[in-house]
Amino acid sequence: SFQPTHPLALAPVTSPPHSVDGFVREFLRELNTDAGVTLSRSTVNDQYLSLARTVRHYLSARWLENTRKVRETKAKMVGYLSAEFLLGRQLGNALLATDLEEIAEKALAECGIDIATLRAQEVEPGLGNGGLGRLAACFIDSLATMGVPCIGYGIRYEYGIFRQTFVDGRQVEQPDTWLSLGSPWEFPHPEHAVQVDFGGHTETYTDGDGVERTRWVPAWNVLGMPYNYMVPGYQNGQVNTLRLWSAQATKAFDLPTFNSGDYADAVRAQTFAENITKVLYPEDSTPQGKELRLQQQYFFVACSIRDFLDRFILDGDVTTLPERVIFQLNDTHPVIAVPELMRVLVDIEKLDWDAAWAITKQCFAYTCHTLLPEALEVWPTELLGRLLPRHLEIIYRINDEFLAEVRAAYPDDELRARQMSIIAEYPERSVRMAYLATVAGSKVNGVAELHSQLLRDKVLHDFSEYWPEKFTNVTNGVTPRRFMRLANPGLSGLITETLGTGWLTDLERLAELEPYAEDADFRDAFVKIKEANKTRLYRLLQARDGVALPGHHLLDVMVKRLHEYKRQSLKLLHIVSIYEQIITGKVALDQITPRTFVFGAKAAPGYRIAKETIYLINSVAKVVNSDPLVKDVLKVVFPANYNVTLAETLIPAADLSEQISLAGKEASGTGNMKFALNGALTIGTDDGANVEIRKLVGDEHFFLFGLAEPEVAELQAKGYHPHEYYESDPQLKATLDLIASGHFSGGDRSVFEPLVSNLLYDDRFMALADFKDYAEAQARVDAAYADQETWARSAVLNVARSGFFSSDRSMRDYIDRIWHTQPLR
Ligand code: CRA
Repeated sequence: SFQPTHPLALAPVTSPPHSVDGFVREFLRELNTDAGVTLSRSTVNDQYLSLARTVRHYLSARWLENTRKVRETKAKMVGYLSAEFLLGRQLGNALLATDLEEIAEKALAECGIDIATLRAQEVEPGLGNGGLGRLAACFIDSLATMGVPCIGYGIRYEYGIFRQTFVDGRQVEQPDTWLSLGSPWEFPHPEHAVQVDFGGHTETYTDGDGVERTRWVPAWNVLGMPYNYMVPGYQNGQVNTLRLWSAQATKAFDLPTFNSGDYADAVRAQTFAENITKVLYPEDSTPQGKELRLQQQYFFVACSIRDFLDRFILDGDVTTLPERVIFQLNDTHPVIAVPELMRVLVDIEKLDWDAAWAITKQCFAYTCHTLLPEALEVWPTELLGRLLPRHLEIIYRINDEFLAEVRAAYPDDELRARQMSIIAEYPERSVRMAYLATVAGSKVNGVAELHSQLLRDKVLHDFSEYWPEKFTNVTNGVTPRRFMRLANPGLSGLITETLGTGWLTDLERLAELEPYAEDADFRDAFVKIKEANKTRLYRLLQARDGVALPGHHLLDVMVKRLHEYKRQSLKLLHIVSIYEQIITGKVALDQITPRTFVFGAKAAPGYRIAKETIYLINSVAKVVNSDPLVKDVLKVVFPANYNVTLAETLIPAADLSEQISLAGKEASGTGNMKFALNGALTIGTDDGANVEIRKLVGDEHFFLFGLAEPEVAELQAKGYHPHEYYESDPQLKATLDLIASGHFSGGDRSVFEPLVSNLLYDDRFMALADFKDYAEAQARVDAAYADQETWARSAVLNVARSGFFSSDRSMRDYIDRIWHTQPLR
C-alpha cells in the first residue's frame, strides 16, 4: 500500500560505508541522537550501546534483504525450537561477521576510546544452562554462515542463568540482570504480538457444514511479544533471525476491574502474565516438573507456530507447511508444539484429523540430548489437562491411534504396547514427552555416535525396533568463529599464516596442519601462543577473582555444569590424593608435576550434593593454596560464575581437558570439542563425543581411562559396592579419610560427612570404581608433559584432527539426514 516517490525510498536499503570515517560518523550519530549525549560527556555504557547500534547498521540491510528473499523464493526453512539459546557476547561476533574489527578499532581510537573497554562492558545474554543452549547458538551461527534459511525461536527470559557468587566457599545465586544497562542487539516488535491461551475446557459443536468439531474455551491468556535478533553469517552477507518471545498481559488495564476500584488487582494481572518469561529454570538435564515451566514451553511454541504461519504461509494454504519448514525440537522442551500444530490445523484451519497428522509428522524432527532417566520430561495429565485441556485430548488421540498401530504390528504383545504408550500410568498418570516426540517426529537423533546407539538400544529401544529408519545420529559441533577465531586470535592467526584463509568455514582443512606437528618452528610458535593465552587468563583471574597464579604449571581444566554424573568429585579425589601423598611424605616434591587445577561450574540451586561439592572444592582450594609446603607445585582455583565469556579466555589457555563422566551418561559434551580445537589434550572416559575425539586424534594423543559403558552396565547388574574399592585401595582410602578427618573443614568431621558417605555407600556414578585407573592415567599425563616437545606435537595434532567438530559439519549432517533444505543462493 506504500506509494513512495523519493528516490531513496525506492532504492534498496544500503549499508553505511565500510571505512573509518563512515564508522565514526555512524557512531557519533548514535551517540548524539540515540544516547543523547556528546562524546565528551558520554559514559562507557553510552559508548558501548552506541557501538553496538553502529555495528547493527552494517547488518540490517543484509538482514532485510535476506528476509525478503526467503519469503519470495518460498525456500524451506529450519525452525529451530529451543527453550535455550546461550548466545554469549554479541559485539565481537558481529564485528567479525561484518569484517569491521579493524575499522571499528581505529574509528574508536580516533574518538579517544579503547575498544577493549567497550567489549568488556557487554553483559552476555545467559539464556541457557549449558551445552544444550550453547549448541543452539552454535547451530544458528553455522546455518547463517552456510546461507541456510533458519529462524530460531525461543524465550526472552528477563533473568537468564543466575550469577554465581561464593560466600565463604558456598554458592550463592544472584539474579542475572542482563537487560539492566540496555539491550542494543534486540528489535522489539509489539505490533506482532501473539495471543496465547491457557486453561478452561473444551466443548463440541456442529459447524455450518454439519461437521462435529471440538473447540477450546480457554480461561485466560497472555500476549507474546517478539524480540528479533540478527544472526549474522561469517562474512557472507547472510543474516538470519532469532526471535525470542516475552510475555505480557493481554490488556494493560482491565477496564471493568479498574473502574470497580480494584486498580491494584488490574496491575497484578500484568505481573502474573509477565511471570511466564521472568526467569530461566536453572536445572541442567534434571528438569523439575513445575507448572510455570510447562507454561513457558507452551507459551513460546504457540507464539512461534502462529508467527511462522502468519509470516511465511501468506496465501493461507497450510497444507504447504511441510514444504516451507522443518521444526527441529531441541530436546523435549518444545514438544508441546506437536499437539499445538494439530490443534491449529484441526480446530482452526478445519483440516480433518488424518490430513493434519500427515502434515504434522513431516514438520517435526526431534533431538534427544540425554540418557539420564531423570532428565526425560514427563507431565502429569492432571497438570497438562488443567493448563491445556485441548492438547491433552489431542495427545490421547495420537496415542490411541499409535497404540492401535503397535497392536496391529505385534498382535500378541500387550506388554510392548503398554511400554510404548505415550501415557505412563505409574507412579502417576503422565505424558512422556520423549515418546510423543518420537511418535510425531520424522526423525529422531542423538548427539554423538555412542549416545545415538544407546538411544536405539536402551532409552527408545522399542521405537527403534518398530521404526529403524527413523533413528539417526548427528554428532554435535561447535562454531570455530567464536571458539577459535574470537577466543584464540593467536592460534587462529598462526593457522591463517600457515594455511591461508578459508579454514574457518571449512574446518576439515585443519588436517593440513598435520605435517607442521613435526616442524619445530611451528611448534615453538604454537607453544608461545599457549603461554600468551595463559598469561591473558591469569591477568583476568587476578583482576576478577584476586588470585595470583604461577605461569609455568600444567593447566588442568574442568569446566561444565556441576553434576554427579560428570564427576567433579573424581577430579577432586585426584587432587586431594596428590596433596595427601605430599604432606605424608609418600612422594617427594620434585616428583610432582606442578599443576594448576581450574574448576568452573554452576550447581542447580536445589541440587544439594552438587552444592556440597562446590563447597568441598573451595575448601580444598583454600587449604592447598595456603599450604607453604605445596605452594610451588599445586594450585586449585575456582573462579565464580563460569559462563561463555569466561570460557572464551579459559579454554585457549588449557593444557589438559577433563572429560571424565561415567561412561554412558554424557550424551555428547561440547566443551570437550572446544578444548581439543584449541590444542588441549584430553583425559577422558569412553563417553559421549570423547569416543569420536579419541578415534580422530589417536590413542597416543588422548588419555583414556575408566570403565566402558558395557562394563558399567555389567557392574551395575552384578551389584556395585563402592566401599570395596575403598577397602582395597590404600591410596583411595587415605584420600577419603583425609576429607572425612576434617582436614578441609577446620577439624569439623561432620561438614563433608554426607559427601563422603554418599561416595562410600551409594556412588551412583562409580567414581570410586574409576579412581585408580584415573590416577594412573594422570600419571601418564605427567610423564607426557615432562617431554614438552612430544606434548606440543600431540597438542598440534589435536587441533589438526578435530576439524570434524565444527558445527558447520553438524549442520550439513542435519541437512542431509533430517532437514533436506537448501542454502539460499
Ligand atoms: N546437559 C548433554 O548432557 C550435550 C548437550 C548438547 C546435554 C550434553 O552431553 O553435549 O546436551 N543434555 O547436546 C541436555 O541438556 C536435556 O539434556 C546438556 O547440555
